[in-house]
Amino acid sequence: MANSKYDYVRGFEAPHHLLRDTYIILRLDGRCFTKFAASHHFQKPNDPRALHLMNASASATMRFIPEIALAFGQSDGFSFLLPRECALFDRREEKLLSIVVFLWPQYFAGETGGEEQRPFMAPPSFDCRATCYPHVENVKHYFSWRQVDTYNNNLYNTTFWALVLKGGLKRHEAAEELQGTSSADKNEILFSRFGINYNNEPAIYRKGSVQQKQQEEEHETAGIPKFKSKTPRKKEEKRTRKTKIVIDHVDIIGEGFWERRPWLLGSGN
Ligand code: DGT
Ligand code: MG
Ligand code: MG
Ligand code: MG
Ligand code: MG
Repeated sequence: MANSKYDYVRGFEAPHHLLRDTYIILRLDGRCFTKFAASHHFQKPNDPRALHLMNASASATMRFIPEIALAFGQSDGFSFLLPRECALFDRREEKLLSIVVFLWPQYFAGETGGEEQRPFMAPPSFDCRATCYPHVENVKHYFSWRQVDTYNNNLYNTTFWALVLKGGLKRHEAAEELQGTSSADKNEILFSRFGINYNNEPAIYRKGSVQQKQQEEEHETAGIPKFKSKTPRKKEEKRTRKTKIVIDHVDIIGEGFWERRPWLLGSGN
């Protein structure tokens, strides 16, 4: 395209390249999901359709962007880990922040086994931030932080909604009752008043969702490359298409998770 006298305006653009040789974590969070969940009649405190939709969207994102090593999701949030050597979009922050996937109809319209259909009122929107972490420890602690948050929020929400929906308390009464309570107190309220053993609640609610690519695990354990194709590009395409994303609801706090999956943090760790 011919240059024009207007081209100079491009010079005002100031792309931000994220610090090299650092892990990048992208964290998305739904904007105003308190309202969004209410207007779409999400089940309280957890709507499995919403969580499975988030998981499916995150899996699609991982297939679309094979550089993503690991994802962790809970509630309206998802975190994606990119490796230190990631060169995607030349590490330009604004490019990395613009990942969108749209799968709503599969989860909320007509496939809910006779449940009332939930029309789509407005598309959900997410804020996204990118943070660089220099050390392996920072990355491990980041995911621990997210999972501790999942644990605390879900225990609170489960107890709060049991008090309201099963105990007949008003919302402000339930909030007052829970003020200053410990985890043990909440477990006790659930068990003694509602017969709920919190540890038997589904792990997806208690621990969140951890997503990673399956072939890496197989490759690591079997030592056999799974995909054989002619050219590196074809090989990569086939790999991306065939990539199976594994979703687990496991402990990510502590060393065990990382020791069993050393490839997640790359070489030299
Ligand atoms: P924000 O992020 O500052 O724009 O504000 P919110 O309203 O998105 O708040 P946030 O992200 O701290 O908390 C997530 C909200 O979404 C919280 O009010 C609970 C709601 N939410 C998420 N998943 C579910 C669900 O499965 N069922 C129901 N009922 N609510 C949910
Ligand atoms: Mg937020
Ligand atoms: Mg939110
Ligand atoms: Mg949130
Ligand atoms: Mg463009």
